[in-house]
Amino acid sequence: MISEEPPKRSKVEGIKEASDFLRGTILEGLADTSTGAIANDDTQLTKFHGIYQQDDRDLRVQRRKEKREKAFSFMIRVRVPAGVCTPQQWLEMDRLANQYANGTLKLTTRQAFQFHGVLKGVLKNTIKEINEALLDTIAACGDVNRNVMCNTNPYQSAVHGEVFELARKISAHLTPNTKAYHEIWLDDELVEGGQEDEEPIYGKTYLPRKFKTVIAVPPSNDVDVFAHCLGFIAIVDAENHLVGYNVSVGGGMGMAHGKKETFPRLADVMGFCTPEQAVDVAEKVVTVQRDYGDRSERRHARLKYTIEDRGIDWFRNEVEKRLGYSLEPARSFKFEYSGDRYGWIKGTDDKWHLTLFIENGRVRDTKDYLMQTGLREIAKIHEGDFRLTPNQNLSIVGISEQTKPQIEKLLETYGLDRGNRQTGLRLNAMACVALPTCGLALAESERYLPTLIDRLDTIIEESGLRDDAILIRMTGCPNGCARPYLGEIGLVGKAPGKYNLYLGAGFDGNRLNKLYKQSITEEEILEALTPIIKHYATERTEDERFGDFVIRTGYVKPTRIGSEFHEDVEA
Ligand code: SRM
Ligand code: SF4
Repeated sequence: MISEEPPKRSKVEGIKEASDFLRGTILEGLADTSTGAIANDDTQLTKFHGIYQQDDRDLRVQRRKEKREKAFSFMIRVRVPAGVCTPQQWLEMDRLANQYANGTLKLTTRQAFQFHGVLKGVLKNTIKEINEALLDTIAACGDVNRNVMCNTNPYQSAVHGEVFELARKISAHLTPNTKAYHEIWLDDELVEGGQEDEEPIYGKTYLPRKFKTVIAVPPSNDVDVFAHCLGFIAIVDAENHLVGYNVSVGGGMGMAHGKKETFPRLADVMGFCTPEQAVDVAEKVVTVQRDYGDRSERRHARLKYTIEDRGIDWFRNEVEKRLGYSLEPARSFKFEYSGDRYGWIKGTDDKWHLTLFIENGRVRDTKDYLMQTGLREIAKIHEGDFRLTPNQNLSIVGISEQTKPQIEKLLETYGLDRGNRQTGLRLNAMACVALPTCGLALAESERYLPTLIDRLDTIIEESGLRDDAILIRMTGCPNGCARPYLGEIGLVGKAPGKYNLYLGAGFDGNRLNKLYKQSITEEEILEALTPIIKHYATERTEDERFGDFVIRTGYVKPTRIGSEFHEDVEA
């Protein structure tokens, strides 16, 4: 329902408006050494600068007992358009993780780097040094267009070159204009009162909510194109030339437990545009959402709800009015899989590309696995690029025939190719960060999924499914950071040690899953999944995917559109 009365704006809208183009009192907060935190309102603004204030949740109780403030630190998200960075940039991120953060690098589900545990006193240096490495953090978070994702596609080099260029252009075009970032973090001259600032695309209050753009290249749907606000699906002709893009709008994962008016939604394909039109289309989609998105209720402020409420035809018309031309009808395309493809592959440019499994995207050294050191050694000799995949893994791209043996030696020395020895279930698993850093986590995720998979793997191996790819995704809360509603098996934190179990998403990212069991423990998860996995092993039809099987055999009903996500589910 669209009300005629303009409703009261949410508090965050006021904070943005009064912030003088995202300055707030961040500088003063950084200078205050009496606390490890910054002012409350500023924590909303630093998100636009790629920075989240967090506290170590493992230490909360002890800190409270000791009457000390929470163990505050900051998470920094580094924007990496299309996930592409140089080996030198990898080495710099690795160094900064060790020098200023908790010694680990997190490769995110949106092809970015995250540092955790950065203390206020070194925050500015860290941001400065990220920028010196020619990466940045502006608009990695906040109510703006975020890191633009793109299929990593290491083999079709020419097409990838073009889609990568588009990712870069959209990213640059939709980056906020404010000088606040440069003033605060890079010591650029202060622009008094922000008078010289202008935000021609966003305006003073930016977007009503976060905005996400991706580019997919069929048959791969590694970016999960339908999970995002705006998607471009590359259409390639028989000669392998890019002819343009289908445009999808209105996808999103986040919801809240017990609030049926919130739901994950798959994007609608609204037409086709040429490569030359794509940046303009992106801008116009953003401005329609800027003008019509809900600024009163943040839970209802994403583009997916604007489109759900007003309809895709209304939305397309509004975009076309601003473009001054009509989009062409969508072209046909077919996705075959989401997730990543591992191992070596030779590209159309005769270079070698290697995709490595990085469990939950966490790059670190442990006693028996020197992953971080191994990747550092590769970065020292690699001449191509590194690509962060949309599924928290890493591709090392553009390896010449001459360097390949050296890289292979390093893989062996450090055991980096161990991914190839994992089950298809583990290789297709994703978990969000959750505890101890995420302030919204209701349950463990990244720290827990590997052990749950150890137990599930036993059943998988016994059932003869070792090499079968099954998408399993876990999050510590319903916000959906590991896109769990697109998992053939989805586990979403409800409370410590308890998860909702969802089943039945499409392997190609075209169908949502459905709630199967609520608030269950590890034993109950195993009890629920064991017979289904065994049933699948014995009664699946040829090439039938797990997600399709659980629907055909009646465990859950198919969910094609978001508004049906909560249907047939007991309250
Ligand atoms: Fe996310 C909030 C981590 C991808 C939906 N997400 C958060 C915060 C910042 C928690 C917070 O607001 O205090 C988490 C920080 C945890 C930490 O300690 O690092 C967080 N999100 C992540 C990452 C790091 C998960 C990961 O393990 O890789 C991903 C970083 C992506 C990036 O590089 O930009 C991440 N988040 C996603 C995705 C997946 C995607 O975009 O493909 C989603 C679902 C898609 C979508 O947006 O609908 C997602 N995150 C959310 C939401 C729910 C938004 C909503 O519409 O309701 C929140 C909460 C919010 O915004 O209020 C959130
Ligand atoms: Fe945190 Fe929830 Fe996102 Fe996991 S899904 S990182 S618990 S906000």
